[in-house]
Amino acid sequence: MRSGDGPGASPPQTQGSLRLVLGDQISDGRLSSLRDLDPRRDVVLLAEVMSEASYVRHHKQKFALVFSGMRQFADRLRDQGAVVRYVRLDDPANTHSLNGEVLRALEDQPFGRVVVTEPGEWRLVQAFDELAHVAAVPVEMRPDDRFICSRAEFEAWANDGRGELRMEFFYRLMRRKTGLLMDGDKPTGGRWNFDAENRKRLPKGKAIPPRHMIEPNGLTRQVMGEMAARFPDNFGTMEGFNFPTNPQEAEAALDHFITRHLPEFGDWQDFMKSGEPWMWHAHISAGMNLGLIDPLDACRRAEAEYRAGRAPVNAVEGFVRQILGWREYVRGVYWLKGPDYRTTNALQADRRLPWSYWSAETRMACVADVVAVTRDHAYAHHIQRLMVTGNLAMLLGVHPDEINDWYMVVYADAYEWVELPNTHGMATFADGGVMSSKPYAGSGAYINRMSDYCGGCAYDVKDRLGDNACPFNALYWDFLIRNRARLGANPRMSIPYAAVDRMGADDVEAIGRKAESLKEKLGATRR
Ligand code: FAD
Ligand code: DLZ
Ligand code: SF4
Repeated sequence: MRSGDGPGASPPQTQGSLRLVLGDQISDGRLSSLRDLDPRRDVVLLAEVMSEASYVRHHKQKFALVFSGMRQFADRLRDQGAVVRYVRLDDPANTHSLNGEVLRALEDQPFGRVVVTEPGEWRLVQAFDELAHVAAVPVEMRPDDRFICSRAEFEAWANDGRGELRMEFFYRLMRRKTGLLMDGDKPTGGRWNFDAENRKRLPKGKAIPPRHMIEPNGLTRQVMGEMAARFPDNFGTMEGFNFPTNPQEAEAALDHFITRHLPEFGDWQDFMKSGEPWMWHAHISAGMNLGLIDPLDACRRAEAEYRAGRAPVNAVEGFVRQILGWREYVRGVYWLKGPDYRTTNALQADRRLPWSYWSAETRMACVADVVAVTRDHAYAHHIQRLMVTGNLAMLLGVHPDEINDWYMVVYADAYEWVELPNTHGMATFADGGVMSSKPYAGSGAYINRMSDYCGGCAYDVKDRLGDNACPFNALYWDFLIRNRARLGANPRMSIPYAAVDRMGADDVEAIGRKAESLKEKLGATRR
């Protein structure tokens, strides 16, 4: 199998090529596997298969999103004159694996080679390696150049003699490379990062601009019906579907965000409000991960708002950093660390995921809201994922496999290249510090400061040990005490460990007992 040499390097073909396009590769005019498509001889293959539909038990809305997106992409290709072989999930001849569908197409018609853009998950890289051994023709895997930083470029940066990988330095490199928010060789506004200004508490009564709701088009509605019937027991509801499935819908969603939400994106970026799924967030990750929104274009459009005086620098820099910085960085880490990245368990977490992560039935108001939003929209914003469900799983000691599986299941934007570094690295520190220099652990005080949840909660956020004490409190201190050998020497943890040092032995013991009983009560039992 060849990888890394672009379309230009291919030898002249006497026979046509079979071009396999995956469900998250529905990018018009930007996909490396279709760049030199010869519509007279080549065939584009898209296949709805159970292997992809069941390797995790996806949220219902993810099926609707991916299959509606794939079917509309196939229609657009046909409109442009391409020959498309589209295999539907209910096709009786379906072999239900991507490799099976490639082999079936090769049996039906002779091709000179198979061409595919590299997938977003190691498991499919491995599957396509196997395909290359059994297919009678070469399988050419091309780089996915829909990202701003190539895998080779990230690797070169990561291996450039630096000890630790940190997003901030990578981000500066990307700013210089793209010229985004640069004035000459200086960062616009005099700083690289305006994060310190982006942690405000939302004032009471502050109105959130209405969210652009995408009315599902006819095909999406049809797929929603089919998928609700086919996967009735999968997590989530179908009704709250609000994702773009084609370039026009994606453009309208991005445009709405840029004009209505971007100017205040920075200010309340870290705030959580009960019953408000989107706040000022863009809600574009699902569309972007499918390939319907170009990341560099989204960043340039945001920058243009700043240059035109319509959005302040803290908002625009905050948004650009999420895409140019975090999104590219997590992808780089995923490929750099290889397929074994997911197997580390640095904090030896060994508990089950509480049932409330599926049911939303809990007296913890923050968890109940985040899980309900997730169930209804296959979405939650970053701080909800990081500081509520991620933080709680880490404090409870939920095993990495269980929490990674949950994040893969519940979000419509979940693909392993982006889900794993965020969950395994950023949220739960299971990678031992590859992604972040310290765990994002927080007690109830953090959630109280950055949300309106605690006022309406059955638990008392100020209490640590009482019957009604907020569970995050004892769990937070217990987490620090339990993991002292691993985290105690980390200079970024010196303030919380100084507080641990001021505790008496009785306090430490009481926290341990309280945390243990909470773990059992919340359902985080040992595996
Ligand atoms: P905004 O807050 O408006 O940000 C704009 C864009 O920046 C996003 O659309 C996204 O493309 C990008 N972005 C922001 N933060 C990140 C990040 N940490 N990593 C990658 N891209 C980022 N994002 C996914 O796309 N898929 C996932 O499976 C996923 N799993 C996550 C799991 C955990 C535990 C955590 C903490 C975060 C995860 N994220 C994931 C990152 C982030 O939460 C989502 O990208 C974001 O919430 C999407 O909503 P939005 O479009 O409104 O983003
Ligand atoms: C998510 C998804 C689903 C549910 N089904 C399919 C499918 O049937 N066929 C397909 O080509 N892709 C699907 N996808 C998207 C893939 O899982 C995605 O391409 C890989 O995870 C690589 O990122
Ligand atoms: Fe969540 Fe604790 Fe606040 Fe309740 S009191 S909402 S459990 S942080």
